[in-house]
Amino acid sequence: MKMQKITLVLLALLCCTGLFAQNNLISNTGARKSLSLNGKWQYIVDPYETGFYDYRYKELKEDNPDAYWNTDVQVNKTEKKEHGYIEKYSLEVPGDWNHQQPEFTFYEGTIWYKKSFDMEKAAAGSKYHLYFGAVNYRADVYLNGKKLGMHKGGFTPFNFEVPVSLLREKGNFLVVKVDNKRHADEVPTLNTDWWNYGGITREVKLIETPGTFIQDFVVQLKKNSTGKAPDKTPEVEGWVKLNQAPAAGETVTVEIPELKFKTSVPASGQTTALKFKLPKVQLWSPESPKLYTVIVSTQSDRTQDKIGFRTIEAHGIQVLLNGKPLFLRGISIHGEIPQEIRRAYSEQDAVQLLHQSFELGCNMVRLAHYPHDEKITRLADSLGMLVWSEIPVYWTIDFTSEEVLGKAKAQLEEMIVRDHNRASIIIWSVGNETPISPVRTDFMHSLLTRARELDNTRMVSAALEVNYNALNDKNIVDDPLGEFVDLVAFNEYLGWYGGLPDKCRTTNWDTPYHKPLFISETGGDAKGGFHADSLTRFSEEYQEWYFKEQVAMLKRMPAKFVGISPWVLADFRSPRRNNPLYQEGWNRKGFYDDKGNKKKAFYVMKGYYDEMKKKTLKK
Ligand code: GCB
Repeated sequence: MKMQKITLVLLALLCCTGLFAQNNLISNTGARKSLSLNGKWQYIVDPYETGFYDYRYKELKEDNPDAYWNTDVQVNKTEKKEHGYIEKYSLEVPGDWNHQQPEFTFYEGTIWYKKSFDMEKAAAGSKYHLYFGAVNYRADVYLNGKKLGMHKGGFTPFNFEVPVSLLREKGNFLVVKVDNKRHADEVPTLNTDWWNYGGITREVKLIETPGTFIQDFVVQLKKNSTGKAPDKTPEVEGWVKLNQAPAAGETVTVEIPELKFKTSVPASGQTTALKFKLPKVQLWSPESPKLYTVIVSTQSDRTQDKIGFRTIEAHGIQVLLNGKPLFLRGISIHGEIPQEIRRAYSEQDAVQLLHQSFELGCNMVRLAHYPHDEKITRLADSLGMLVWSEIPVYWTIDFTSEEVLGKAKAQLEEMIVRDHNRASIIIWSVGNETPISPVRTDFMHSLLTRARELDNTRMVSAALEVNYNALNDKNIVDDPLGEFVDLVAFNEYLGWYGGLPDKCRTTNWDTPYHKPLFISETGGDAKGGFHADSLTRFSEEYQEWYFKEQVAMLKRMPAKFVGISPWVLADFRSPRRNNPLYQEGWNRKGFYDDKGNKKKAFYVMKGYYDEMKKKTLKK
């Protein structure tokens, strides 16, 4: 009886997680032959989802002419048609819709996107995949009247295979129903502190691959395989995953031409394990972000990527990068370009955000609170910026629901699959400020376990809250989740949400866990250009004072303190921030204001980082 119950629970779990996870996600898509579908897409705004449900609120059948995936514009004047796509109503892809039309600023609902495209004749034996960098939040995708699939999750990639028989050389009719309504049982949930930008926010392309192709691979150094001991020759432990079981006799080859390295192993099923030493490799680090071209091939396919080799681990109370202690001079970032009030998506956007972070003296960015565009993690690789990458398990998502856990896991997997060859990424974070309860701890623990299963070469963490009442003279990070993370990270707003900044003078911090301790957020609002005395909230002087007190406190942190990522690089849009004089819909905790100007607090933090940098160089 007991056994039966366990099997049932296991089955239910498998179903729940399996339901949402995509087993077919293709990584390293930049190296693939593809047809870009970026650019102008025509749209229909459909707040009542008229193109999806009939007047009895039943889903329309695939071939129903009223469905918005079926027909283009009215072709003759006698036709009774109450929808259509025309040039006048166009949106740029990639890009959120909110900043593209004034009437979309606050829009939360459905917009139908349509793109017509021509292509070369589909090649015999090839496979075709429609790939989306991200669509917020739900995407229903149709090509030439047929549904290809549905995806939920606003910040991670997905792809659907397109049957060759569906493709035409001329006039393919691609429609995506995008819905960014918030729901209690989604990830994130109803309540966040950021703007719910909707739309096809990242690139779209039609990828061509061989029939049997390299869907994904990992070529990364094994944990703890660098360092001073003579036996620690950098060693790669990875794998190559094909989309299907290979034909007999297939081999998998990895080549790193610059190192004159080449190895071939017989393919063993769909996923082939790799293990080899790289004695001459120059390790990747922020100071020297060396990347190597790595070519992965089989008899039928070949792909390549630029990969850096480094190790990262929490060891006792330290974080070791390539075996050496590391101090993280971080900054939290939203994926937003404030001066244009929009989501970040381009190379240029990534340059802006990382350039501003380097100016602050950072060696690390916390990409909050969701996976950012792949452009920024790739740029971080080539510029030498360390990255914390996170899924939007934020505040009060429904921790009691297996289904919600499945959705969070799907996003975690998509984040990791996309970026598991990025040397810059050192931390996978499974969430932010989740309220402590046994059910929440099980939920978060399950995410941490999954992250480790998928990738044991990086640290796992989550931004936790603080127990302010544990001891008289100390604030303690004793969240039970601390037991399961590698890095104990916490958010604190001493002097903004509680008391005045001088409270820092008498405050100490610690954690009972023998682990590195990291401050994942601290900050206060200041409106750029508003000057007053330092006791005036929202003035640059208040924020400056806040960080002066914080920095003085940081200098008294226990030995396990390994770094900080203050909140936040730049002002960002948030519907929660409604002070009519100073906020007007903006969270003003940026070191940069919404025009890109530095506030006074910037120089305080920069001063501290410059000092810390000098200290580490001396060591
Ligand atoms: C936090 C959240 C962050 C908010 C920030 C704030 O603790 O993690 O998303 O934006 O505080 O400004 O209050």
